[in-house]
Amino acid sequence: MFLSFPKGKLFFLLLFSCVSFNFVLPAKSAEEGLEVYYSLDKEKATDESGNGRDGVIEGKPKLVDGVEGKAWQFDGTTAINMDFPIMTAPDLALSIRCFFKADEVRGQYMIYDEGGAWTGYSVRIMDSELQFATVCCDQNHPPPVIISAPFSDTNDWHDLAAVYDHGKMALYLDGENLGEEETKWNELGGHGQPGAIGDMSPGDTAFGPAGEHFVGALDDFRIYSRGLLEKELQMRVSRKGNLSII
Ligand SMILES: [Ca+2]
Repeated sequence: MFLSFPKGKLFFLLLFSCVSFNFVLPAKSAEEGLEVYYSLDKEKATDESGNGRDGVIEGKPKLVDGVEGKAWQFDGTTAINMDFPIMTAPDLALSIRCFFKADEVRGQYMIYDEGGAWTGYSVRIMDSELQFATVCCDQNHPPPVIISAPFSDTNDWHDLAAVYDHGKMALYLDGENLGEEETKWNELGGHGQPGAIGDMSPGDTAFGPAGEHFVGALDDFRIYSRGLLEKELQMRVSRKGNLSII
């Protein structure tokens, strides 16, 4: 009976099924406030956000299959150095979002770092914990505020987001809120240190001490000058910036 189903109607039935189960929203919310976007589809750190913030490659990335097209394998000597700070003074909101698959979790592995121990924003894996820290704003700064959650998976891709928004921090993994904190500072300060993906930027980090290169794969790295919303983090963002239900 199925084989005798009219081909035209079958096409529309399949089309309707795809639309129903992979509903795609307009790109606007995912692109809003997008400062930097590295798709990592090629061995180039070309900024595809339209802002011209190309990165400088350290080491030699290896292309592997990613979540959206290709991704980069970071072997412990690979990083993207950005010769520009994203944080400005004052910076009321800053978020990163990327896919990652860790190969090493026992040790200290930087995923994103900007600034240093006086004013900074940093995301890392530290001894089987996923951690997000900010600190502000000068040599008299209070201790950094750190969100830390257990993480030890070395098998699967994960959707990571770290959000700073007007004195509130949140860390998300696969759309799940792993923790929230409030900071004594209501903004991130400016600094003279550039940002880095897969390694620490020069000097120190928001956590204080230096960190090691990330070991694993990263894909579709985005940096935003706004606080990402929990509802959008529960959706997947595609290479073209579309949000779709997971
Ligand atoms: Ca990609």
